[in-house]
Amino acid sequence: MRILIVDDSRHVHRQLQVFLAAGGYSDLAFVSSAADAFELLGLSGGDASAGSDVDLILMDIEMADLQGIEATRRIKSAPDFADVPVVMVTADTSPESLGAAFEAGAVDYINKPIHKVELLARVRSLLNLRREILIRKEWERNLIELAAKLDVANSELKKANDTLARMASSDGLTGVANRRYFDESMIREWRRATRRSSSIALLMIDIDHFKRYNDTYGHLQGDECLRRVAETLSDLARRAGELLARYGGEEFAIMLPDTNLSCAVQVAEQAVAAISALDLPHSGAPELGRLSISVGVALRTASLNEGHESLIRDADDALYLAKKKGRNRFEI
Ligand code: GH3
Ligand code: MG
Ligand code: MG
Ligand code: MG
Ligand code: MG
Repeated sequence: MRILIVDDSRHVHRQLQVFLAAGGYSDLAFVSSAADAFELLGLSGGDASAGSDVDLILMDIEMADLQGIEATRRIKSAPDFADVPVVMVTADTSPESLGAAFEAGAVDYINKPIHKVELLARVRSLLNLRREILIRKEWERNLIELAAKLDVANSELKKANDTLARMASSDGLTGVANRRYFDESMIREWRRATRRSSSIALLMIDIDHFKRYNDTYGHLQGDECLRRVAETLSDLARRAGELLARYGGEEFAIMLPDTNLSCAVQVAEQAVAAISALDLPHSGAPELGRLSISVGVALRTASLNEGHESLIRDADDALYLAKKKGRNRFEI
């Protein structure tokens, strides 16, 4: 803890040094004028960071260059020293003088001639207070830092959670919903449709002769083909509640809640046409000319008597029929 003594009397400097040393205070700085005090504190213009830290200021009121009260006002108005206690050391204890000193920001005063006991008692209690303030400020700084770190950690955690949720529900190869998400959605939608006695349509979509595609072009090209098909089909299930999922290896499913058969058929028609329009070569299936899909369409009004499995079975049967009839088509 550092004490600054501002007094234009050498005698007072010596006396304070002896008294304060007796109280165990050795980190003392002595200046003889307000100007020197400003210089030491870094308040005389120029580089403010050059100023030194002090924890307590003992200030003479009567000085040659600038009165201690005015000096106190200037020091206390500097943000760095706003909470450094200033004690006036004065022979002038008139109400006017003390009133002006307190108004300028002094916290206390000591009578001249100085009594050692009084001096040490005041210094001790003010430095204790100062120490507590410094500790509290350090705590505040740490808390603010901690809160900022927590903020960062929280948003990182949220991002990670979002990523995990997305990963858990989407297919790694194509980016569309995965089978797990499809199954959960189907159960949820079926339950909802049961309550409302509404219908759900399902399109089971299977790439034609995809084994031959892999055999002809290799698995990597096959993967790329799956991505193109998924991307193309995703345009057909854009309305709220509609869902495209990768159902299995080269099979996709489109779920259309709250719809009728003619709408579902229209989507199936568009799906077959859109894949055909990609015009992806498929020399392993010359009879088809290019890459194509077969689609099975089914629609059921949800009821408690039957589960959603009946809808999937119907769509599977329709898909089987489309395959049997020559592929590159949909069946109901
Ligand atoms: P069909 O017209 O009757 O559907 O004939 P298909 O050859 O498409 O049917 P099949 O079930 O015999 O073969 C499906 C093929 O899909 C076999 C498998 O290697 C391939 N496949 C499944 N998943 C993937 C994948 O993730 N990547 C690649 N490249 N191929 C896959
Ligand atoms: Mg003086
Ligand atoms: Mg298949
Ligand atoms: Mg198959
Ligand atoms: Mg197939």
